[in-house]
Amino acid sequence: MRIVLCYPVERHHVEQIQAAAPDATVVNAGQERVDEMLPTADVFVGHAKVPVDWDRVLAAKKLKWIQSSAAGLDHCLVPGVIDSDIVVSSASGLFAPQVAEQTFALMHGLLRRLPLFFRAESKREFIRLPTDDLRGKTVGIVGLGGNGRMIAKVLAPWDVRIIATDYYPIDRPDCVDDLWPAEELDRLLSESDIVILALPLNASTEGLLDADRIAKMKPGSYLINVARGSVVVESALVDALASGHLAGAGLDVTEVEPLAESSRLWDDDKVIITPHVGAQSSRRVSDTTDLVAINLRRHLAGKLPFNRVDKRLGFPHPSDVWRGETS
Ligand code: OXD
Repeated sequence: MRIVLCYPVERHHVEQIQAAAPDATVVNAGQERVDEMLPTADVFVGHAKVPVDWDRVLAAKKLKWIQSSAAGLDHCLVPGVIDSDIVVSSASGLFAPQVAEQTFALMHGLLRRLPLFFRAESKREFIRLPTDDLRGKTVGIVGLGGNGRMIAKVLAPWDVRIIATDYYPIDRPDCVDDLWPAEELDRLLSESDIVILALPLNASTEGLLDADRIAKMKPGSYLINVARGSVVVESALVDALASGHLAGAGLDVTEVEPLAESSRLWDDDKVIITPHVGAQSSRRVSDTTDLVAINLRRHLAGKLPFNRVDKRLGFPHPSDVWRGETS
């Protein structure tokens, strides 16, 4: 069995993977060699950030399993992979604590008007302006998977009403006041003071927040996107901010990354942009490798991996989500 890695592993991570599959050949391809090496892989672990010739990979008929090192799977869920027998598993939920921290940074930053204060600070200006509170707000979380649930848990002590929608509206955590099916999105948008996007990008969520949907958001509400930029029609968002319909947007992701230098979002003092760092953490590679090792042992024992995704949806069924099991 040949395992091709493409995430920023160090030697001890490679050794951990080798220990989980002692008879396998482990190749640390990195971004430089991933396209060349993928057709030779039985198992691919990582996140190719460079273009990959998936037709060549599929023609080689070798690849059996992709373990993504990212929560989002848009990097590998190309039509050929979706239609194939290749099993795909994700890092869903693994980075939920840091995504929740990022969500809070963006949300509090907007409510406490940090973009304006930072701009004033850079000019050595001491200007007092009114700020807004989180307490008492209705927060709508779109997508109550691993990230959405962690965001709800962290929000709970703040005296807020938490509502959420999900494709699988089951297992409502106590801290979530209402959990509705994904089709109830418009209701969530119309009731929320802050809308947090924590859902995957797939064929049915691309462009989900278009001009019509944004118009359904409460006037003066905020949008936080820690999911994928293409879930939002960015030109419609720019217009809604310019018209004052939205009070602010906190964006860790944008439609095109890096965000174009010409984007009006850069200049808007109601916007905070971070460069897709929501899932970053000093523990990320180690946490990922722990799951990889557990899933490799399962693979060798003929079991399906934790976090196996429904390839058409791009996320796992709740019953397949990894909840810290070690085998
Ligand atoms: C992601 C990640 O999916 O960084 O955005 O894991």
